Amino acid sequence: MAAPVGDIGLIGLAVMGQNLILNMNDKGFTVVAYNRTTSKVDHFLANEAKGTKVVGAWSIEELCAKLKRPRKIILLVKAGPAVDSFIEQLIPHLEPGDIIIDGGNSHYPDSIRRTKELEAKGFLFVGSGVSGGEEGARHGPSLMPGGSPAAWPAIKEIFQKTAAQVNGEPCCDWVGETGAGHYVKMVHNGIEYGDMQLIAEAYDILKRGLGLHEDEIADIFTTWNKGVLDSFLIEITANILRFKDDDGEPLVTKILDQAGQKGTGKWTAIAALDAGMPVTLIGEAVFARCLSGLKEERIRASKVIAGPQKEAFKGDKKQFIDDLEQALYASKIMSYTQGFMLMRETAKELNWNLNYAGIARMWRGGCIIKSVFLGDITSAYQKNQNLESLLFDDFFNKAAHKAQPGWRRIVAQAVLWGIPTPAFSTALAFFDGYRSEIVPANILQAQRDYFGAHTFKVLLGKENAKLKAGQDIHINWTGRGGSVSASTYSA
Ligand code: 2AM
Repeated sequence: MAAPVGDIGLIGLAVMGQNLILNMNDKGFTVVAYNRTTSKVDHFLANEAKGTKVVGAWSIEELCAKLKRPRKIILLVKAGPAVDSFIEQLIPHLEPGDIIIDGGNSHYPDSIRRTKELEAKGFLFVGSGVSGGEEGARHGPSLMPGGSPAAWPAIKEIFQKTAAQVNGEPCCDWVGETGAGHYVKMVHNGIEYGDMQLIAEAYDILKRGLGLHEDEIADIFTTWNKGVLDSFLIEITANILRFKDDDGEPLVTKILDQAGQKGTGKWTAIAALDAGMPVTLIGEAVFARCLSGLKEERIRASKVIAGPQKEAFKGDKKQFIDDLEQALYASKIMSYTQGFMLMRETAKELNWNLNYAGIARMWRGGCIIKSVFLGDITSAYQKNQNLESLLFDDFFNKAAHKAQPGWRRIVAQAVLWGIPTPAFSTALAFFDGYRSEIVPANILQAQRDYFGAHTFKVLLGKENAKLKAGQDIHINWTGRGGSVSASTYSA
């Protein structure tokens, strides 16, 4: 057989796979293409890949034979059993050190498992988040590879050249060990839910609160897109608001207010609950979609539950719109603060060395949440890799402080109007909780001890003969009962 020619192989010729192949081909790499239904290989070579260097393979064996060593094979197939099935089929044709890359939408526990299983057999595994949809895959996605660190030097050039570039820097870097790539992609999607919800709430406030028309709101978003909120989602929302149906009405006003979801936001919220991290904004964004789903019930409720009397806005509109920009910005800072807190906690639990500056850089281009803002997050983590949270960074600390008055006015006004702002509100509640030395968890602990003898610890500086430092204390609150376990100090 002729010498292997392929720099990398790709299995799965759906649109994402085809586009990624064409992208890698454009960047000068020879890609070997394979698909379970091999007629798609013929079709691809005869059409989209016509005139390129792309090489076809009609069996797994042929695919492996055509690849240079160490082999690098990307799977872009349906997440779940299809990935495991291809890994199994590939193994007999691989040699130690070969690399299997899963670029699909896998859940990170699967990537953790696959890394371990493949490494035990002498192979390397990479689970890579791929973001940016079909367009990103074709012209430059955000790529988030994690897994076996030894694989990175072998795939780095291909990945970084294929990824989107911002200011000459690739939106791709090594994320971390085992399932870190897919984990970070999951958090990316959760953050995307949050960003979208914040924009939807801003629209609602401008529409129902200020009574503005879609065209006016679009202009506001276009202005915002030149400032701190400069991002893909703000930009497309302005375009969406300007888009007219045939009768001249904004099309968006005709769209059923019931949001779908594929589950990655929910995964992030579940991961946050599992990790015990207050990722409240993404949680609210997921729940807001759930509430939107109750359309029929909301219609019935709207007939019998009245809100506050609608009053026309009497204040300074320009000031209000500036406040709203600050509220959106500050809420976004809270959401990313929470997302990075979650990644930090998970990294601690799973022994990952996460590259936080790199993660923000990977998200700066190529993907749905791309924004100028992510450049500031990159800088924050470049200055201090071990940043406890973004709010300890000088830039974000100042930005949140500056935004605070306007942000509070917006949330307060929305509450008075009866316009729901779950994301804005939870962001502010998080901010106020996070900056509180004392939170009312003393009451919770007292209640828990009262009804369940769950014990509490004494506040530093409030110790006395009864309340001893560091001890698990139980108080007989009622003078009745009060038996406690031997391990507990009973005051
Ligand atoms: P197909 O063209 O043979 O259906 C997106 O669906 C990609 O995933 C396609 O390349 C598809 O292959 C592949 N795919 C989906 N389910 C699969 C399975 N169970 N086994 C192998 N490939 C699968």
